Amino acid sequence: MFCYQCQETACGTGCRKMGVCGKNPEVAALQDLLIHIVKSIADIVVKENIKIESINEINKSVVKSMFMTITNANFDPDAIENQIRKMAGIRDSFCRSGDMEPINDADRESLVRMAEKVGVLSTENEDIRSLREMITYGLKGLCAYCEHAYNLGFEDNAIYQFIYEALAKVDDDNLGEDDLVALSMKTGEMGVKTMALLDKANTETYGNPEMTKVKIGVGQRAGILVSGHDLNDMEMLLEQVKDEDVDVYTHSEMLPAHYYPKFKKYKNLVGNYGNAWWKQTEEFKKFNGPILFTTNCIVPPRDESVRKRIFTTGAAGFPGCRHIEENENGYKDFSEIIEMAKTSNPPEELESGEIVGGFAHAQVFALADKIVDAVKTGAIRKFIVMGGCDGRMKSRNYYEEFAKKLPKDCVILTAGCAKYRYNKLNLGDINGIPRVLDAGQCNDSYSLAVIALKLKEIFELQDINELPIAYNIAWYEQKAVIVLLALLSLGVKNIHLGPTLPGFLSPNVTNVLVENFGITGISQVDKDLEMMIQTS
Ligand code: SF4
Ligand code: SF3
Repeated sequence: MFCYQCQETACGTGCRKMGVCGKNPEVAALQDLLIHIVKSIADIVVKENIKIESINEINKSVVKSMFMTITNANFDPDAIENQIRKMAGIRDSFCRSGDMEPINDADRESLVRMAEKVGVLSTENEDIRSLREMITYGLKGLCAYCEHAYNLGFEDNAIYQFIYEALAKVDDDNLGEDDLVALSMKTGEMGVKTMALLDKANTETYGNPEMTKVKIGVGQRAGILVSGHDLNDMEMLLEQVKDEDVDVYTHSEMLPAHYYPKFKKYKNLVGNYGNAWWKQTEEFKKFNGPILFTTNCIVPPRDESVRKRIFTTGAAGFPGCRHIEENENGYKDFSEIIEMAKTSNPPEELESGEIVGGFAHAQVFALADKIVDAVKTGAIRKFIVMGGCDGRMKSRNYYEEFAKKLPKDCVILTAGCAKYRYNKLNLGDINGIPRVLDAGQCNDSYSLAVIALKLKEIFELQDINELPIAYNIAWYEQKAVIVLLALLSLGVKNIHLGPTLPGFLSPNVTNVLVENFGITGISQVDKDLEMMIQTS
């Protein structure tokens, strides 16, 4: 196997024997083959000029296939193999040339062997490989957001069209480095469009997020813990459980569900349990009730008693965990989870108190006068965008220390699970404006961009980089790659990216990013604070 798509890749260069995430060589190979087949479908769709609107179900299957290969989303070889066979069937129904690998007659072992020829290392030139993979990872993130939007009935054929075009082009040997850099920027632009679509889907369905206090302690009743990003799954579960004596808690990236007005009417939704994804091994043992993963990030559950309580749905999967499929109307029956909760013990308390969030664009605009005033009077000196992902590496303590040492006249803008490093620190407020403004999930980084563009307009600036905003972003998986490309496409410069730069960036591609966009890594907290805030 060879995989270097996430921040925790072995030695910062690539997982070769086993994934640090727990992905084994068989699953890695099957995922490579799935991506390869999806790319060949894209090639046919583009070359044969197939009308996107005539293949809606296929568009969705392509998007789901990409999503299934995101870090920590799906570890189930059976699920990936089934998806390979499904996509190969689609490909063969399109393909009239007959020169494609005969997937449907091949057994698992043959599929794994086929993957050896199509994995990451099949591109020899390291710079081309680096750019191809960066685009592919950005597309995976984009597809994840696209899936959440279509689950709520929001689609845009221009996005599907782009996904096909980009997947068809990315392995085209006629494209040189400059072409691939241009395609990366286009991917970023479409990332903005996709996050905007998901924002529309979420806000039109559930209302605009508003400032909300979320309890982090526990109640007396047994509970269901819901993780991942899919709000539609959350709503379906809350509807099914609303008359039961069972509590529902959010976990990790599901925390922002509390911020939406429509979710507030569900009395069973009582709080958030635990922290970012990587702490789940310890925390799930103490939760006692069933856990539903609507997307990544799953940490392979070693403990049999925990595994029995884990359910997956959508693109997520883990061998030995029950997967809940939707029926032909998109309905998911969560009764098995609810029944299990009824016989479970209540969760053990990990902590108590509250956290505050809900500062997506509409809520921040409602506070705009206050915020502009605070900037003009100097009460707020600087905003630091610290969104992104959290992860296991010790070096990520940097972000907690950075938040703690941040001068009191600076405000953190955040989104994604990176916030768990500092959202419980009680950093106070500035004239009633909390010093940690949490917009929501990683896709709500879109809100942070909208806020920046609005401030640029209010302060009548020519360039987004003239704003008193610094970017100190933490990345882990491929959704962070699309967020990064989206920010670059909006012209944001001088982003600090940590805790390490991506292993998939070759030295030359890193130079391109440094020269054109001023991207840098992180160093020591004090040094970075001085550079970003000019504290001295
Ligand atoms: Fe390694 Fe990350 Fe790939 Fe998992 S997703 S195999 S940790 S690079
Ligand atoms: Fe987190 Fe996995 Fe990326 Fe959506 S849940 S931000 S890491």
